[in-house]
Amino acid sequence: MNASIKVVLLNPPTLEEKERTPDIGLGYVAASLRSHGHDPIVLQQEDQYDMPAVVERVLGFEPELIGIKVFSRDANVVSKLIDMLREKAPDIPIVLGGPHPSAVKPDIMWKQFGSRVNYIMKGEAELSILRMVEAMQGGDDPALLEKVPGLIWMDDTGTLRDNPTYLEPDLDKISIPAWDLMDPRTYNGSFFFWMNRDVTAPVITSRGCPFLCTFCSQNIITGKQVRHRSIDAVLDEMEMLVNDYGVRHIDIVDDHFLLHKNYVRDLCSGILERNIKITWSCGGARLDGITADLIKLVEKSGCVAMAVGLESGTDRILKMIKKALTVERAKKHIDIVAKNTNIKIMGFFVLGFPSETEEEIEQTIEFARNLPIDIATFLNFTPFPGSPLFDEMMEKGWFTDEFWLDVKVTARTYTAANMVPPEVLDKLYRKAYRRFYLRPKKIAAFVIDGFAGRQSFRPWFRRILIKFSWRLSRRSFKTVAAAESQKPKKPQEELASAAR
Ligand code: B12
Ligand code: SF4
Repeated sequence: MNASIKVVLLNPPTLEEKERTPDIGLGYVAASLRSHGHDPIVLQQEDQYDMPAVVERVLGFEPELIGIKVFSRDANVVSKLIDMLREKAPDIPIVLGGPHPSAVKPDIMWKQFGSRVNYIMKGEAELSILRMVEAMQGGDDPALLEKVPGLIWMDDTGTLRDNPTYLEPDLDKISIPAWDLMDPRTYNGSFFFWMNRDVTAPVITSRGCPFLCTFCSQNIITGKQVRHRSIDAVLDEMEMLVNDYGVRHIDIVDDHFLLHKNYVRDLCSGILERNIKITWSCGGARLDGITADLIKLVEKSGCVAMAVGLESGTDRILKMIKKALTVERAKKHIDIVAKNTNIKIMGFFVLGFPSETEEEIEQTIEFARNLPIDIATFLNFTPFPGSPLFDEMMEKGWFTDEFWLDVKVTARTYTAANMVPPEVLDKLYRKAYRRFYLRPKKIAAFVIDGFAGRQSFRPWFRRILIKFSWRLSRRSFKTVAAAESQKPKKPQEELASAAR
C-alpha cells in the first residue's frame, strides 16, 4: 500500500446556472481514493464566482493533489483557475478529468493544458485515479504511467501518449459515492428546477448508452455498452440515503433510464417491497419500450417526474441526428405516460441544428405545444466535443480547436453557412417559450398546482409569487414615489433637491 495522500476534488466556479445536487462523478472518484486509504475532500463551487476565494479554499486544505472536473463549458474558467493555483502553489500536482478531457482530442487537450497541469485523464476514473496516484508516488516512472487507463501524457521520446480507457464491467465492484463528503442535506434540491426542495440525491443505476445521437457525447465517458448495477445494490444505496441522510427524493441520472423494461420493473417492485419512502424522477428518459402497465408501476413506486429528450418536431431532423425516434412514436410514448399517470413530463427540445430551417424550428415549437407535457425546455443547439456533429462542423472549418475556450452553452459564438442566423434563432427561442407557456391552459395548470401545493410545482410557484408580489410592491412604491414627487414641495425640500 502506498502512503496516504490528501486530495481536494472540485468542480470549478461557473458563470452559468447553479447546480442543485451533489456531483456523483466526484463522489465516485472520492470513494475510490478512500477505499485505498487516501484522504479526499469534495468541493463544489456552484455558489460562487470568486476565483481568489476558491483558490484560498482549496489551498486551505493543504492538499497533496488537486483534481478538477472539467465540463467543456468550464474550460476557460478552469484554465484561469489553474494559472491562479500555480501562482500560489506551483508544486502541488494537478489532475484534470471529467467530460472535457474525455471528449476533446488528446493533442488539443495537451496543447490547452499539458504544460500547466501534471495529469490529464479521460473516461471513468475509479481505477485510473488510483493508478495515477501510484505513478505520482513512483516519481512518474513511465512504466507506471503506461498503466494508468485514460491518461494523456508525453513520454521520454516526446511522443504524446493516449492510454486506452477502462470501463469496469461489474458496477457493483465500484464503491458507492462518498456521500459523507457531499451530504445531500447541504445541497438545495433537484436537477429539475421545477421540482421539490425535499432533500434530494442523484443515483445512477446504469452506465453507458447504446444510441448514437449525433449531437451527444455521452459515450465518450461511459461507453456504448450498457452496464447495470444490481437491483439490490441500487435499493441498498437508496435505503442508506433515506436512513442516514434524510433523503426524500431521488434523481435517477442515467443516460437513458426506462429503456430496459425488466430492470425497471424489478427496481420499482423492489422499492415497493422494501417500502422505501421516496419520490423519484429520472432525466434522459427513453420511452421506447413503455407500456401502460409499466408506467403505472413506475408511478406507484414513487416516480413524480421525468425528463424526456424529444429534440425535434420533424422527422427529417430526428433522422439527421440519429435519434432513433419519429415524431409519431414520440407522441405515442408521451400519450401513454400522460393518459395513465400523473407523472409530470418535461420535454427537452433543441433548436437550431445545422441545416435546420426556420420552418422546421417552428414545427418543433408547435409539436411541443401540442404534446401533453407539463414543462418544455428549449435549448439552443451547442456542438459538444466528442459528438459526431462537432467533428463534422470542425471539418467544415466552422470553428477552431480553441472554440471551447471561449464559449457559453447559451450563446452561439460561431457562424455557419447552413444554420439560421443567431438573431433569428434568438427570436425563435423566445417565441418557443412564449408559445408554450403563455396559454390559459398552462397558466391555469401552474396556478392550480401551486395552490394545491403539489410538491413538484411548489417551489417554482412560490418563486413566481414572490417575484410577482415584489414587482407589485415595487410598482406601488414607484407609484407612491411618483405621486409624492408631483406634490408641491415645501421651500426647504425645494432647496435640498436643488442642492443634490
Ligand atoms: C447527469 C448529467 C447531468 C446532471 C449532473 C451533472 C454533474 N454534476 O455530474 C445535470 C443535469 C446537472 C447536468 C448538467 C449539465 N450537463 Co450533463 N450529463 C449528465 C449525464 C447524463 C450523466 C453524468 C453522470 O452522472 N455520470 C455518471 C458519473 C459516474 O460519471 P461522471 O460524472 O462523468 O464522472 C466520472 C468521470 O467523468 C470521471 N471524473 C469526473 N470528475 C472527475 C474529476 C477528476 C479529477 C478525474 C480525474 C476524473 C473525474 O470519473 C468519474 C467516475 O467514473 C452525462 C452523460 C454521461 N454519460 O456522462 C451528461 C453530460 C456530462 N452533460 C453534459 C452537459 C453539456 C451538461 C450541461 C453543460 C448542460 C447544459 N446546461 O447545457 C450542464 C453542465 C453541468 C456542470 N456541472 O457544469 C455533457 C458534457 C459535454 C461536455 N463535453 O462538457 C454530457 C457528456 C452529455 C452530452 N450532452 O453529451 N448533467
Ligand atoms: S441523447 Fe440520450 S439516447 Fe442519444 S446518445 Fe445521448 S444519452 Fe444516448
